[in-house]
Amino acid sequence: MHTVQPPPIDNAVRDRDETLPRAELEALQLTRLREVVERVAHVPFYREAFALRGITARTIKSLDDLRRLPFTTKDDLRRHHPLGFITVPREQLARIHGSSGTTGKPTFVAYTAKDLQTWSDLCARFLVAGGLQPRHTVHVAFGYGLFTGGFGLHYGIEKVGAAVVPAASGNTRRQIEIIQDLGAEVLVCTPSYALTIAETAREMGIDPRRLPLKFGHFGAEPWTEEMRQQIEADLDILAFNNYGLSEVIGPGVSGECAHRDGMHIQEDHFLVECLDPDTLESVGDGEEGELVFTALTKEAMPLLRYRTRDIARLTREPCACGRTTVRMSRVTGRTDDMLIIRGVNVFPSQIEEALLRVEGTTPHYMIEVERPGTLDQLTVKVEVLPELLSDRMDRMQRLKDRIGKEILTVAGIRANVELAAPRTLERFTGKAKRVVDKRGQN
Ligand code: DLL
Repeated sequence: MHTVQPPPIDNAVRDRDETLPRAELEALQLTRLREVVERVAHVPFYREAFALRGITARTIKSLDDLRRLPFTTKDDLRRHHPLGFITVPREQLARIHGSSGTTGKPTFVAYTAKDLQTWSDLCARFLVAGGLQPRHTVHVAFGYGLFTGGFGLHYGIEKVGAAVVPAASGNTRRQIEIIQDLGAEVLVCTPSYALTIAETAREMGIDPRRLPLKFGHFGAEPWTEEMRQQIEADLDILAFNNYGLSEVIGPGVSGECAHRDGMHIQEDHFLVECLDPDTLESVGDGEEGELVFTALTKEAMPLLRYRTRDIARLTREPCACGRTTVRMSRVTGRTDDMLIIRGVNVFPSQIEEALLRVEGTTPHYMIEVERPGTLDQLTVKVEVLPELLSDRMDRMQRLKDRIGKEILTVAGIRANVELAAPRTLERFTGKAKRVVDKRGQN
């Protein structure tokens, strides 16, 4: 059994604006919404949309007027490639990042020097909310590059005053040695990479639970509660979730506090909506919908009503930490990674949840969808613990049946299950890519 301590409930808050009374927060948001509408009014995309709808900063009377503003999508960014959404002259830019997306060229996002300050503050806030203190050493195993994860977290950690080890991605064995040598108490990476670190440590003959790590801030890809438990058990740490996307700022949009009951959205900087992706009407609190963000304080490239395609729920129930901000659930899927298999909507997170319910499976898996004839066929390959790979066909078959049954219960779909030996499926240093959709290729 693992012995993870209960969360350190110290309710640390970095900034008074995280705990503003609702009315004050909304007044601040309204002022900032007017400012950002003014700021983007000369960006060609918004200029046209504003002209059609009769929008000027002065017509924004209340936060409800947000609904009159146009949406912005990834396709809009692509159409105005590379930097058609910037509001400042090129010479005022201080940094440019990019988001790889699933296809084609990266879409670029730009920052002024002040944006970089704002961004570090936002990352510092969620790190502090989740236990980071100046005395800590933090191992960052995110890629440093166009991806916002490495640099975003890096400057946030520095802002807190902790020591950052910019290990970046790759060479897991070396990373483990560095964690050991420098005694890092905090790990920052994707949740899947946290598991790879644990697994590689075991291969090196090191008990991952004996690494100096005490807690970790993980994000950049979807993960489940079951996966959190696994990471916590494997590394004997507390695992915190944080969320963000390049188009909105990068990491720092939201993160968990010590109570770990949803991620606090940094609402003094971002307006959030949760919408039915088809009707684009608001869904109620507690209901799943697509998250849509408006950046209120960015200078270089603030986007209005950016459609994230991330599905989550919002709650305005008060949190014991004292922050007054709305919280979002885990991202349960994306409107565009949703697989439709024989008419059933399936999110990869459902498959993961099912797999992790079965004793003996590991969170290393691949989902393949094919259409050999006219019917879709789903295959789930999962690595199992070595002791479960046996010569006894009947035992292997029983395990496969159990996994298949769980997938049917959770996702409502029948799958072919293939058991794989440990370390045979691909590992990822950045975001895990677990779905191979081969339909439409023949
Ligand atoms: O992944 C920013 C980030 C870096 C967040 C490091 C957290 C930590 P992008 O590369 O633009 O930016 O990818 C954004 O990743 O729309 C979500 O689908 C997914 N995502 C990010 N964080 C989470 C999370 C960064 N905690 C896309 N849970 C988003 C689930 C996440 N999905």
